[in-house]
Amino acid sequence: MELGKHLIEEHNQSLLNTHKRKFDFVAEGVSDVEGVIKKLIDFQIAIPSWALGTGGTRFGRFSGGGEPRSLEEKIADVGLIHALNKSSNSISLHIPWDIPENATEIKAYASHFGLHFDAVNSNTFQDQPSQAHSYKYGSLHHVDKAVRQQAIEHNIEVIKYGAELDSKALSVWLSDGSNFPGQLNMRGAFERTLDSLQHIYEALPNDWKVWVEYKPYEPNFYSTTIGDWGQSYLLSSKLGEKAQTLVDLGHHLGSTNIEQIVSLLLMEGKLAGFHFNDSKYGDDDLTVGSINPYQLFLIFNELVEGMDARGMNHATAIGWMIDASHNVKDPIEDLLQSVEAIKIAYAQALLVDQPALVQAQQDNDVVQAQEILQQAYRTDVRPILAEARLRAGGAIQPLALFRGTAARNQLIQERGLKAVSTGL
Ligand code: AOS
Ligand code: ZN
Ligand code: ZN
Repeated sequence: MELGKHLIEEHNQSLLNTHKRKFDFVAEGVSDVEGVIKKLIDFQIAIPSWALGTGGTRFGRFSGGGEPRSLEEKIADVGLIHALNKSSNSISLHIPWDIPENATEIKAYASHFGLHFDAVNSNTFQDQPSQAHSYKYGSLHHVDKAVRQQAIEHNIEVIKYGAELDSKALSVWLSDGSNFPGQLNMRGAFERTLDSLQHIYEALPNDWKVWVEYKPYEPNFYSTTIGDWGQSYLLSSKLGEKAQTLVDLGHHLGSTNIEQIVSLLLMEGKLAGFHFNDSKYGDDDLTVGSINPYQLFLIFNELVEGMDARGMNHATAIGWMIDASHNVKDPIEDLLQSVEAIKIAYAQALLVDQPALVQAQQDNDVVQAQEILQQAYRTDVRPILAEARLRAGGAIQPLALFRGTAARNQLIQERGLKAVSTGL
C-alpha cells in the first residue's frame, strides 16, 4: 500500500496552526534552530528487514496480521514509514531471510520509495536446509575447519548480494560461544574467529566496511566468543581499517556505561555504528527510548561532541540502524516510535551548550555541568522534529496519521490476517 501525498497534506493542514504555536515557543529558546532543523532533516535511520514482522520469542509468535510476505512487501513497508517520517530512507537486509533474486529490479523498486540499501547481515546462527555442516557448536570459531569454511563462504556470498544492491557494509553477529565451562578453549576460539574474519575481510570491496557486533550472552550462556566491546575492538584492530565495532544497545550487562564505550570507540575511529533498541534486563529488543531515554541522550551527547571534535558528518560518518523485533506491537507503529525516540535524543544533544559544558568541566563545577545537560534533555524538542518532517514532506504526527488512515487494516486485506514475515 502507498500513502497518497494528499493524505499527508490534509493531515498537516489540520494540525498546522497548533504546530506553529508549539514550534515558535520552543524555537525562541534555541540559538541556531535552523541549523538543528537542517541536521534533523539529514539524519536518517536504517530499518532492518526483520523488524517489519511481529517478532518471535523462544516460546511463541503471535502475528498481528498483514505482515510482509516478501522482500518487495518489506520494502513497501519501509517506504510507508519513510513517507510518514522522512527519516528512514534505507533498509538493511538479512541473508538468507531476504534473498534479492533480481538486484536490478529490487533496487529500482526501492528507489521508487526513495530508499537504498544499508548494511547486509549474514546469518551463521541458524542452520539452513541446504547447508552441509551444522552451526550447533559455532561458525567462524568452530573447531572443524570445514564448518569455518562454510561460514566464511556464506559471508562472502552476502557481500556479493550486498554489492549488487550498492550496500557498503557487512554486519557480522556471531552466536558463537559456549554453554558450559570447559566446552571451549577461549583463546583458540578467538584465534579461529580472527582467522575466519581475515578471510572475509580479504573479500571486502575497497569502499566497504565490516561491522563486528558483540553480545555478552544468548544463545550461549557461559561464554560468547565476541562478548564485549574489548573483544570486538581487538578483532577490528587486528583486521584493519575496514573493520569497526558495532554497538547494539541491548548487548550490555545491566548498568554498563555505554556512552563511555561509544566515546572511546569514536576517538579511535573504530565506531561502526549502532543497532538501536532498549532493554530492561538483557537483549530484550524493547523499543528505543521506552526504558531509558536519558541514557540514549547521554550517548548522543558523546556522539555529537566527539563527531564535532573530529569534523565528522553526523548523518553519514557511521551507521544508524534499529535492531528490534516485538511480540506485541504493530511493527510499523513501533518503528515510527523508535525513529522518533532516536531523533529526539539527537535533537536534545544538539541543544547542549558545549562551550559552557567545557567551561564547567574546566572549573570542576559539577552542579553546572549537570544543569547544562539536563537543560537540553528536559527541552521538549518534538515541535522541532515535526517542523523538520513538515519541511521534508513528511507528516507532523506520523503515528497518528498511520492510525488515522487505517493502513494496517488495508495491509491485512492485501496480505491476509495470517501473513507471517520471515525472520526469527
Ligand atoms: C542478535 O542478538 C543481534 O542483535 C543481531 O544484530 C541481529 O538481531 C541479528 O543478526 C538479526 O540478523
Ligand atoms: Zn544487533
Ligand atoms: Zn541483539
